[in-house]
Amino acid sequence: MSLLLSAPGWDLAAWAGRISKRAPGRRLQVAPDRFSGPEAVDYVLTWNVPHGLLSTLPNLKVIFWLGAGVDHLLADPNLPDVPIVRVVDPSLTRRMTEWVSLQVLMHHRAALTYLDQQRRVEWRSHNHPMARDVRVGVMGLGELGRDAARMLTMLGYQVAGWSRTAKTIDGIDCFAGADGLAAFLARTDILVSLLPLTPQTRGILDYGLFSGLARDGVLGGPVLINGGRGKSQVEADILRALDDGVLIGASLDVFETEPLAADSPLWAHPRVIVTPHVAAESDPTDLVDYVLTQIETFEAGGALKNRVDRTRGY
Ligand code: NDP
Ligand code: OXD
Repeated sequence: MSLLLSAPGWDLAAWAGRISKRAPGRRLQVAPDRFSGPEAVDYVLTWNVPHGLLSTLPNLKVIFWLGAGVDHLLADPNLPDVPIVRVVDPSLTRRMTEWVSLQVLMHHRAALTYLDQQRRVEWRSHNHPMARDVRVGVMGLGELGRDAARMLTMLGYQVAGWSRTAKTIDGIDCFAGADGLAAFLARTDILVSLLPLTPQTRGILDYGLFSGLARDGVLGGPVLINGGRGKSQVEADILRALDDGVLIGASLDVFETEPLAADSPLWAHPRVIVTPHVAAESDPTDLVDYVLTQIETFEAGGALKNRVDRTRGY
């Protein structure tokens, strides 16, 4: 049973090395350089595979997506009708939780202000509310959102979450659906988005939504943190909201177009933290083991875990 690895832009040496070590008996092809037998491919391991390539694999059995968000894959008009398995892995989840916690603390503890003062050699202190007085709202209570929300609770924040379907999570105020959104926003000082990109979440982070965030919080205004998908945010609206005080800060790991254009005003904005889609990177060792274990289970007649629901879009 043979594998194809395709992830344009990634250095695939570590991935190929781990596959060969963990499953020496399997034929491994790596696109585009070491790919010559499409009919031999049973399983593809991929991130951002070029649209159209998967439909050239007549014997494909399962697509293993080497990330959590499958929006690029589902946009392939010729996507074969085989199971899609996405990544759910503690290493990825914890990395996202680290990034979210860091960004929340950066804004809560005025890190941008102190970095600016440091550059200007200015010794001046500001008041800092306790975490217990800061309300964080996490959009998306899936694998990543739940873990981040729990960590923020441990740091002492008042945490709420918003999801498509209703949830009950200890210590977290849960809101759901379109009906729950306004109340969720109205109690939120720091908004964290960990939503997948679907037709319903495309462009959801816009000026109207920012205007619904709490205006009576201890930070002096609301903050946006987006680690989900860039096409969920309207960057022109973020800039407008920062300029007129509807937002007082933002941390963005994802962008409408990636890489973020060199002339985007987000790069130099004094209230914005930009990271280049690195919040939670996939780890070759952990993820190769995750995929190969699933293949072994599948070949033994067992069920695949973490399958994508194409109708739902995530
Ligand atoms: P999950 O599928 O586990 O969770 C998605 C969550 O979003 C669920 O709680 C779901 O609700 C909720 N949701 C989906 N659609 C809606 C909607 N229309 N309204 C309200 N809530 C909605 O995904 P993960 O937590 O694993 O990952 C989330 C996203 O994070 C990924 O899709 C990806 O885009 C992004 N990501 C970014 C990375 C980075 O490095 N920046 C790394 C990894 C992921 P419900 O529970 O009701 O189904
Ligand atoms: C993912 C990502 O979806 O890295 O895993 O963005």
